[in-house]
Amino acid sequence: MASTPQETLANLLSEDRTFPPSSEFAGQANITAAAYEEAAADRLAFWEAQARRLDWSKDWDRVLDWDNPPFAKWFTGGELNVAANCLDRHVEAGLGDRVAIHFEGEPGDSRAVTYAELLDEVKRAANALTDLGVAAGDRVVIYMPMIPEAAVAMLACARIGAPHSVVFGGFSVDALSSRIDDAGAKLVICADGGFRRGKPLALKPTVDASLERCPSVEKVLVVTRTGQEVEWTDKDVRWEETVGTASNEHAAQAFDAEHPLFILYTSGTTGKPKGILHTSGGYLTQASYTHHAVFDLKPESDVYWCTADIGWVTGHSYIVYGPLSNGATQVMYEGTPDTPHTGRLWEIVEKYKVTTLYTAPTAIRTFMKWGDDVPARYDLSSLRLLGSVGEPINPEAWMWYREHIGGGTCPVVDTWWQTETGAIMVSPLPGVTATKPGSAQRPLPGINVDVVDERADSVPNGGGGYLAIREPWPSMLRTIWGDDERFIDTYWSRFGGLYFAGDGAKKDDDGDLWLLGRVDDIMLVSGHNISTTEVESALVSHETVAEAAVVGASDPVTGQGIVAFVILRGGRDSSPEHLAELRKHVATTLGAIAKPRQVIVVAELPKTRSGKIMRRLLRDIAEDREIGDVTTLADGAVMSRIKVGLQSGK
Ligand code: 6R9
Repeated sequence: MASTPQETLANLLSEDRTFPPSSEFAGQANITAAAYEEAAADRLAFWEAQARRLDWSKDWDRVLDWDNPPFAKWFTGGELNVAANCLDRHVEAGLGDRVAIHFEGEPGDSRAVTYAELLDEVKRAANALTDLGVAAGDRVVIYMPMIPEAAVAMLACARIGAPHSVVFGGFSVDALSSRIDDAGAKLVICADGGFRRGKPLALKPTVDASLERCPSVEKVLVVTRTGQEVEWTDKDVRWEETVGTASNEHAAQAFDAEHPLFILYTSGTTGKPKGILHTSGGYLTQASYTHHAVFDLKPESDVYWCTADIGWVTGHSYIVYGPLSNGATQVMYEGTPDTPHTGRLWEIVEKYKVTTLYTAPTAIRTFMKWGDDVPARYDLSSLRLLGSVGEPINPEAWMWYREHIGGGTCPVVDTWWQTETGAIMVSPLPGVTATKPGSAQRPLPGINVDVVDERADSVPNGGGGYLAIREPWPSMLRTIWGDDERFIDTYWSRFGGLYFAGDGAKKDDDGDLWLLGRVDDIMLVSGHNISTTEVESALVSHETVAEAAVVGASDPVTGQGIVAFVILRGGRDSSPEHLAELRKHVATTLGAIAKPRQVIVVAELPKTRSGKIMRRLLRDIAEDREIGDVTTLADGAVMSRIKVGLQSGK
């Protein structure tokens, strides 16, 4: 984006529905409004109190060392073992028989893993990794389907202090090998394959092909999941033969609070992927506290379910480290939501009496498209809290989620955060906040998030600009693996000492935050910055539109013109008259400045594995360019299908 001063984001969408928590919910909630006051009175004392929710082998000397910004150290001098905090301490407290994971495989196999069993398996895996030559500080890449062994592998690495780097199962040879290579991994843990869309999807061949480019890898540890035929090399060892036969005695050693816990690669729109580095004490403190606070977790009675993949940061913080550190019982599901039928998720909610569901707007919009009658066939009355993450949630999708999944009573928490922030930063608190459909609302207690203009000045209520973080937080990234300069340039140079998140945002008249999409996607139309999110939400509020993605395409008159790609609900007509009506609908909802120049009907949209729309690829279509890098798409062929669809429609 140009560095010349531009108009800040036009404030287009207005929303006046609010939903205060019921007195029943508020009365039993883990967190009350007092948390905001406590944190405001003494931020570091507040985080220190949250760190005390964990077991430490050695106390810290300092809560925060910010002597050399932007390189933060939290709880310096403190020592803990992250895996022992997730497992041993619960078993020692007599909770070994509690189910940690209700696993549901895509083909319908299921198993319950208790805390005692999970600990046993993690100890065996820790011994096996040590026998394979992995020591504290060595990097391990994990490339697995959504099975309990993925969590075991992560926790075993944490237990021996070997930072893991999880790569989405199914990523290509290019994506996997560049991540293995950048991390300099010594070991890869994978499975033969996983079940996806009713079929076994092989993973091992991708690892084999990647290793030709990755000399650092000494061994590959292979879990049997599908039992399909796979090639075997002299680097390969079977999980069942090594972990399965290893001793289940293993004393967890404590590591420094700043010991690296994991590296997770973010796609980045250009250039090589960024290895986001997280460390131990601060990360676990915030992952654990936010899971307790935002999801109001009652470990003895809740059944929590986060539908994320373990390869996404959401799987790290809200399947593995947050929930397990809190002793939660959770559901883990291997497959896709429409296998074997579109009611699969609701069937699972009914089966396990899930109380807390955490999913993404992309999934919610898909459920809307499949129809209200699908969830209506299941008993969803166990649900008491719903969460959303990954993208701005369109107000209409939020309302649908609350009504059709949450029975009109569950609080909905829209949680804003990033791989880089490690844990939730902005979200309503379910027993405190009167929620607003589409708004992530308030920074959590102890978190200082702001919206600033080009000069890094805070914008007043009613204004729009860039989301920035004013003070270091415990689970912040520590650097980009091997590239401190890039860390400084990417996040800390644009607004002086503030952290630049890369998202556009506005404050409403109450000071609540509304996320408006990545700033790289924001459109500049006749001198006005217009958010992709607001135009998309306006389109989705039309009864015929299931999903929308808008991009700014260069325009000789207005600088950029808005081009909208829409998926219509089943069987709706795509006549020029109807598309004209959609353009008009946006103009009436948001104002003439936001009226799309063109509306294009498509059958699907390009998305990442975490469900984010990849607008830059649509911009390539809108500007009639060759399509750019598609390696992080969930489905690599989607762009050619979209192109073919457009050509045949002409
Ligand atoms: C957790 C995660 C981070 C980017 C972030 C923003 C978008 C995530 C959001 C949201 C609006 C929310 N994002 N949650 N935007 N409202 N509740 O998604 O991490 O994959 O690193 O993506 O996702 O654009 O900057 P990550």
